[in-house]
Amino acid sequence: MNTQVAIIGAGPSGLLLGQLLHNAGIKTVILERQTPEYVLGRIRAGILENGTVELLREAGVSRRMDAEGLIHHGVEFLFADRRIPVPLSELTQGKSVMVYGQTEVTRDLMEARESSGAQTIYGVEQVALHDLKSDKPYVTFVKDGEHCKIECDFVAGCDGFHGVSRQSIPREILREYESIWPFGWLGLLSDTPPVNPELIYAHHERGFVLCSQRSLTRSRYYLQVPLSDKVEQWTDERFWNELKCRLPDELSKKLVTGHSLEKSIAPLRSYVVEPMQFGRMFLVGDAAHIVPPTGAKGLNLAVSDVNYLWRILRQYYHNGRVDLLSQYSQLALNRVWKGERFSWFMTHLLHDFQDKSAFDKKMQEADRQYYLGSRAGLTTIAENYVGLPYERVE
Ligand code: RFL
Ligand code: PHB
Repeated sequence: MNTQVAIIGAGPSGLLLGQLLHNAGIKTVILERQTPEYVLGRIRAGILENGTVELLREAGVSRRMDAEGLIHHGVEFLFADRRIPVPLSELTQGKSVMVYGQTEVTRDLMEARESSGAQTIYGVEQVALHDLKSDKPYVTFVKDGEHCKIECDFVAGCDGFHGVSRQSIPREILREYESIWPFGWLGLLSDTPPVNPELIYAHHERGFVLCSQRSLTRSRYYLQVPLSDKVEQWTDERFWNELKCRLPDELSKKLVTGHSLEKSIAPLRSYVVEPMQFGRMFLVGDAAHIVPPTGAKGLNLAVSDVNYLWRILRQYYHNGRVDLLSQYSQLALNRVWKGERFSWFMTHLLHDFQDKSAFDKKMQEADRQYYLGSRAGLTTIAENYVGLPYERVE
């Protein structure tokens, strides 16, 4: 078998990259370890930045998103029982975010790929990358017990944090930057109307709360919990009671509860690997970086990488621009680090840290007072939240 770009992983980054390249007449094969149903069963991100929405439109997969996605012109912060609306559009010259879940984005991309006829092989095992430093890299894998090989020009490592692509870079070349947060997020999805029209990010002395949503009838809530907690300890009833406890009366009275469609605990991690390329292999999305979800940046940074990589590959195939290939890592990382910074800042601002000194807690409180109390502070939050601009590839 041979192709131009072998893509490892059929998460949102692999599928979007595949779609954009396919539309540009560039051949791809996607290899995915799981089944499509498993990939769609993962409940993850919910907020799309402006740039993400535009790239999905450019890829021609936006029909359902444009019909069903909810544009949000604002978001709300809450601390010390004060509600602080952040008018995102007013503070960012008209920009906004869209509520449209990662599951839906992935479903749209899977359908588009299927109707394009481009090949995706699900249920592959033992994927291994070879000769990445040569002009003729290749990928081997096992499908239904049979050993297979794909020869290609490039490999895109879109296989998430636990994938093989990053591990194919020699240890002496990789630089890893990591910070583990001392708490997790317990998430609950339910078919109940959201408690508030806008998302609410709340600091509370019992821990952080996020009131998010997937649609006008489906809510997603998160509670900060100790890392030692197990999801079995959290009945739906306990979850709703704790949520009410962390919200002011006027909101907890309005909260509609219901049985959970999904409930899980996710640990929080900040992680970046440099460089994001090795020879003819490029790392994309969670394969190269992880953010805590507080800034809603994980999926958006994956899309940002795709934005750079597909433009570089298009320039290579259509205009012979070999020179751009070596620029991918730096272009992607410039934006990744800003997303890491914002996610770190939001996580730090809004969570409860048991082990902090009294002085550090006062600093955290002063940060909240300043950033959420001044127009300049809110503007810096708003411009990061809607998404910083992409650099041009030229
Ligand atoms: P994904 O989505 O992890 O997809 C990678 C795909 O690669 C496959 N794979 C392999 N395939 C073949 N061979 C191998 N050896 C392979 N190893 C792995 C996997 O099966 C998978 O299908 O990475 P991608 O495409 O880069 O997309 C990134 C986003 O999924 C991620 O950034 C966000 O979902 C992060 N994230 C969140 N981001 C937000 O913006 N807001 C959120 O609320 C939010 N919640 C979350 C999250 C991530 C979570 N994880 C990773 C556990 C909640 C959770 C629980
Ligand atoms: C979500 O809806 O899952 C969500 C929204 C915003 C975040 C994190 C998660 O910051």
